[in-house]
Amino acid sequence: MHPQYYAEQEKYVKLINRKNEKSINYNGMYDRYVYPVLTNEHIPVFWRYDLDENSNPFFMERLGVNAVFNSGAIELNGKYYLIARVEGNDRKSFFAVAASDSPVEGFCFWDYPVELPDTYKSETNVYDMRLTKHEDGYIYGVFCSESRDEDNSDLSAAIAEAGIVRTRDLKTWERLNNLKTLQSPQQRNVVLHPEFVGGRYMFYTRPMDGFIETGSGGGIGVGLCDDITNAIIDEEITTSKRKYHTITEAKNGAGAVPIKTGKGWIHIAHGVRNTAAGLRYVIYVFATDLQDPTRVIAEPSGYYIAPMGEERVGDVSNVVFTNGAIVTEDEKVYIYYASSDTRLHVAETTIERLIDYTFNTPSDPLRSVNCVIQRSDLIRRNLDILNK
Ligand code: M1P
Repeated sequence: MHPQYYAEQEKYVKLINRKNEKSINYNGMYDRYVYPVLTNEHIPVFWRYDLDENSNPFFMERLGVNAVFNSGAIELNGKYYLIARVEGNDRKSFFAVAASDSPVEGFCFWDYPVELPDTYKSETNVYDMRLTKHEDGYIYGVFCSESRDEDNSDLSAAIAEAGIVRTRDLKTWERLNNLKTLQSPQQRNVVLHPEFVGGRYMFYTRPMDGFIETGSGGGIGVGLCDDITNAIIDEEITTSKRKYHTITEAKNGAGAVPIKTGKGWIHIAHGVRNTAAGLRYVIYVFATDLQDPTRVIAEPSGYYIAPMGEERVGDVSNVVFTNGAIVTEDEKVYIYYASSDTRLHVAETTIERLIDYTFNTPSDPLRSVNCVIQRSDLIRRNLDILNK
């Protein structure tokens, strides 16, 4: 073996065994952890280097990994699993499962990435899988299935659809037909709701006119279908709407599978606004009604998580994005969020805090003048307390 193999392997082992710790940043809403839970350095050495000294005498990295980010998340039998978006140096993404006994550290990739059944021959790229433990007994993975737009001479023109797979063990994957939404030409950020609604499967959608722009898509949609093996949604109802001069002005999209609480379904989603420096992605929270999951019953003002420090810089800077969260038996909530399309972090909260945040944080008054009234009211009440 080339001597450099041992050096690289030692670095990898050290990284996997590194203890994570809560960050000192305080907001009362959640705790960030200091170290990312997955990065491209968490990719095993034998995924990247050819270890054969004859074919790789200089021990060169032959198949590099550019980034590890946007990950679905699930807890099974007390173990924590992340299904990450792994992006090779060649820009193609694929899925790989990393497992740990802890929700905040020690994630180790299984020996092989996920080999998805190749049933869509035009599919070029796959990413951002959401894992839903459905009450029908399967674990579903819903992801973006991207193909070239053959009718457009622009080489960056693409078509995004929602691919669907299901599994019971994260090892054997059955590919189902891609979701068809009759009202919307393209879809990204589609999430399967974990329960039947009126005996039907329910998806959160993100209608889009084109590959990048949502266009007439008014926000996060909800649609029902009867047959999950050939899912067709004929009507999408908008739940969390995009709004002018807010964090969702340009786009929004469902993130983690919604969390069921006594007060409603809590959604941890992303919102996008445009700036002179490009798009800015933040994570926000809203709740929908337990009986009518299309009805938004709470939407705290502004963002829940925004890029901070090193999170602000990466391949696509100024982005935080989530597509996975885990709720433990003792009601802790681990939110896996990626920064700048480069690495994956974790933030920890509890169901109790999440409910408090969702239902007791004031909503966005939508106009500066009303924001001042809202803030002055808070200041007045606080000064009364401080001056007592
Ligand atoms: O680059 C930021 C994010 O862009 C897309 O999200 P959206 O469809 O809302 O614009 C996704 O491709 C996501 O993977 C990426 O992190």
